Amino acid sequence: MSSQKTTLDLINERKPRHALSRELYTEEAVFQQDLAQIWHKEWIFAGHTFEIEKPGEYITLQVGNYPVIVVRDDNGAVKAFHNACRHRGSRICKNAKGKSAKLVCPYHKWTFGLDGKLLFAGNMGDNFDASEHGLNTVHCEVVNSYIYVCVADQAPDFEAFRETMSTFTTPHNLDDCKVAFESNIIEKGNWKLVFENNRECYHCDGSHPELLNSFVENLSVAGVGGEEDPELTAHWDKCEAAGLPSRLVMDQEGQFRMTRIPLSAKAVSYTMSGAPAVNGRLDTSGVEDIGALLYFLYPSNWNHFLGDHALSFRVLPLSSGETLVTTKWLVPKDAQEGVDYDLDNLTKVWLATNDQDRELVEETFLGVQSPAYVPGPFSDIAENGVCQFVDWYCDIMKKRLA
Ligand code: 3BY
Ligand code: FES
Ligand code: FE
Repeated sequence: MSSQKTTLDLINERKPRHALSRELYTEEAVFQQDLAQIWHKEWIFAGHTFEIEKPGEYITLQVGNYPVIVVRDDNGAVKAFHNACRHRGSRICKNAKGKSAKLVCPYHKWTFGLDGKLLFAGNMGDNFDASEHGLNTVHCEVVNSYIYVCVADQAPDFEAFRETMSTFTTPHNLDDCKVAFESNIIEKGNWKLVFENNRECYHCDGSHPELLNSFVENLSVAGVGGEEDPELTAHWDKCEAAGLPSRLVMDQEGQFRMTRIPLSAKAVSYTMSGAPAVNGRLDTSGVEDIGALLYFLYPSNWNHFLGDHALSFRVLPLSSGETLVTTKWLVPKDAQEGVDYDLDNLTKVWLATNDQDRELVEETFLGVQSPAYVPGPFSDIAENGVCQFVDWYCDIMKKRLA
């Protein structure tokens, strides 16, 4: 590393409640440690079960250095495998999604079943044991349509997250959804800047005119304690009385948080007018202004659940300076485009917001690369969420690098 400092030194040198140093965003050695200590160890959001409904339907994703394939098998189960052939290593599936009765390696046509078993390998002779060359599995868990994968040999506990997440999201009937639209953008910035930007709305006034038609930042949702906001408490009471768990829950390590926030007066959805984008509802509460259920799971996933649609966001680091952000707009499965929703109306606000956030991240990444950049202080009022993310990152890295 050019700075001669270790990642641990750099993290230990961080001033409390201040941004990270340049090297922590830019150095290749730090990036590789982010991958090794976080991305290769934690549960990573892959996609939704309804994207791979039929046997043979698959999605692929890159989890740090690991290409992964997630597939629906012949028995209807969701399975995940390392997308690296057991012959000489070629990726088996190169497309982001597809459908195939068998997983055939494009290089020498080794052919794997949807359960990962090697079914065919030509010209390998009598001494070759196909049963020893099945695809290596990746840990995979499903909760309310969300597929999470973990490439570590031993995956961390999933049950605490599953219990909390399913308590909050079950009333939103996600299993009855479909993807109305998907966007993929590569932001030219470090993955930590992408999540930091998501964890505050200090920038919203100046940057997100479309979002501000419906979204109001509630400063009590950072999950770091502080004063209870009476408006938020009233919203929680109303939604919980209608059967929607709403009160903020933050896990002990600070890796996930769920909470339900009100939208601005009269707005019930993320549209330009604030009116619903979809005829039809995801939840069955019967209350129109349920606001937005927000949850994140570090390091790869944040989400918004409204009455009429939901949004999932997936963050994947491609390099120290490139991050893939995938957004999916989820609507009830039986909603018809052009009849029950207008795609432009549904996607306008967050397409604009994502693009604005992309620019903020890219400009910050250019600025923090300056040798003259000095990490500045977080606002005690408006940046507790960012601070919470950066503290989570520093704590986990300290623990694992020590
Ligand atoms: O999920 C959050 O905490 C942040 C707050 C502002 C934007 N975003 C929704
Ligand atoms: Fe896959 Fe040879 S690398 S068949
Ligand atoms: Fe933003």
